[in-house]
Amino acid sequence: MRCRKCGEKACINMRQHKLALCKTHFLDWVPDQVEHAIKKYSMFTHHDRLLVAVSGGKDSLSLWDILRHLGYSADGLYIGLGIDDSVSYSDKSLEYTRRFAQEQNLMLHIVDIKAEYGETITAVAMRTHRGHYKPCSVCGLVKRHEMNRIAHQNNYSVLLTGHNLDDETAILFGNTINWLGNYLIHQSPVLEANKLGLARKVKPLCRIYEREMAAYALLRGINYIHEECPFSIDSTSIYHKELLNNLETDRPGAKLNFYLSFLRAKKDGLFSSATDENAELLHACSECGQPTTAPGLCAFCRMFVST
Ligand code: Q46
Ligand code: ZN
Ligand code: ZN
Repeated sequence: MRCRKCGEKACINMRQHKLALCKTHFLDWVPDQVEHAIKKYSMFTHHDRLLVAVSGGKDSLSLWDILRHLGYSADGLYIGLGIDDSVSYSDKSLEYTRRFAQEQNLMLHIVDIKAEYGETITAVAMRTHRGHYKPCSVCGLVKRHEMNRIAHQNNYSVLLTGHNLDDETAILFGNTINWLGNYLIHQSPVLEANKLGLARKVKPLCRIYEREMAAYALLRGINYIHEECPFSIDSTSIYHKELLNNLETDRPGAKLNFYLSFLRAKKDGLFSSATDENAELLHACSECGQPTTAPGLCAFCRMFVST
């Protein structure tokens, strides 16, 4: 297999794009695709203050790398969740993130949840879910809250996450087979800021396959944590990813088509008559000031502050 651009030996064949590329051209192609998404969805410009949520994994570290390559200056935010399994997932992921930031001379904010609020997310999950140990809903809530807090306190205009196409299609699939209309309304490469202080959120890797991101990280020599979070094992989203991968094997491009068709249908008014049930209920939390639909304290403050 030869590179479409230069005829040298190709290192990757992307059947969905009918495109094989050598290392040099693939390492140019990925940032070009990301820049295309940034512009197409009007995510941000060179004047914005950017904050990337980094977990030490291949997607977020590669996103940080790509932004630098494209000439955007972006700071990083690492949230230490305190997941202390047999491989010390949190310690290890912080180590990879810190090393990357140091090597590239990038500014990194670190929030340690236990140091900041007195408990790890697993301890909170045990306390609030009567000993039920899987902390994913607590984790999602904490990450959203802390990303917003740091963005707001440090005047970042845009928050970036490393969700790739496989992540997005797995979420879309889950939302669709359960007809979660309110989630479908909000699934987008860009979530606008709101006047109550929610930062603008964007997903510049939303059109890039996970396999392409893994190849990018490998070919760029990015050191990242290979272990997954121990709580992601057996998760529904991994099951959905497997189903979608089977579909992709039979029909290359099926995932990209599923996602882009959804975005097109939305743009064409699929949800234009639907109302966002939560929008009218939003108000500022009386403790932290972040938007919430719950009366009084937001879910985060109910979990930590009121104990
Ligand atoms: S939610 Fe759950 Fe993930 Fe948090 S506890 Fe791990 S698997 S990291 S994206
Ligand atoms: Zn080439
Ligand atoms: Zn609050």
